[in-house]
Amino acid sequence: MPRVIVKLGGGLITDKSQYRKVRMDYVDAVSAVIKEMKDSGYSVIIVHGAGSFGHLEARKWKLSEGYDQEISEEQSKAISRVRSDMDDLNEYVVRSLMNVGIECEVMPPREWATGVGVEFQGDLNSFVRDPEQPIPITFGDVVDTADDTRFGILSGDHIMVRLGCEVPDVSACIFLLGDVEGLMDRPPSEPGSVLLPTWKLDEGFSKSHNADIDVTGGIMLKAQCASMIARQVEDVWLLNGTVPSRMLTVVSKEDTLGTKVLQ
Ligand code: IP8
Repeated sequence: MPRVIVKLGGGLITDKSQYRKVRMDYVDAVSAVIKEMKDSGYSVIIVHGAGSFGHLEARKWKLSEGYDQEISEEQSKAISRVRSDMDDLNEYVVRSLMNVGIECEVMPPREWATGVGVEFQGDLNSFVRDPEQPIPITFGDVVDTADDTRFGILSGDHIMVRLGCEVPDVSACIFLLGDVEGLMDRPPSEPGSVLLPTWKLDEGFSKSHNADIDVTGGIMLKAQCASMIARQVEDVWLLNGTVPSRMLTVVSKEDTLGTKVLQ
């Protein structure tokens, strides 16, 4: 059966401006659609981002830059805090899925991955499940690294790339965004920005997208990661996660409002 990989963006499931603020109504709406996909026989893998449960604290203590002797004590406390915040956010998502009757198996990257970026090390075999088995769920996390940096931030977007390219039978990879229809030609906050219905890496980005950046890279990272997956997977989409029913249209191979990322 086909497999669908869904990333619940941190900007969808949290309010990025407020520390640890989950947007439960959006999480629940996505859970209901995932249940429909599962009932139609799809195997699903879920990845989620950090939003205000990870990025604020990670930025404050420069966790994505690795070990810094000058602030090592603060960094070590921040690592524990970010990890436990990510566990809390994950619990909200898992509970929401449980409420619609979906069982999950949580796989925190700190337990199975080392290194950051698309080249991280880690065994992806346990993500390969049949539709009737619990859904594997993972997320962006602070992971150990094998060099002098000692630790770093592994983004859920990079996990998406490896899952999308290495797990068998993936028919669609979907990145759910918060409050935006897909990839826009300029940041959505700029008046007159328009949705790009398709996008390829060689079309590049408007420079002003740089402004909307978080510790792992924001929308540009997402689009670049989506483009890597599009080399292997036919349907790779950036969708507005506040209208999750569009996922059903995508998995049934029809066009919808959003950005289809092309090879
Ligand atoms: O939101 C970042 O994951 P992302 C993870 O998927 C942390 O890029 C802990 C900031």
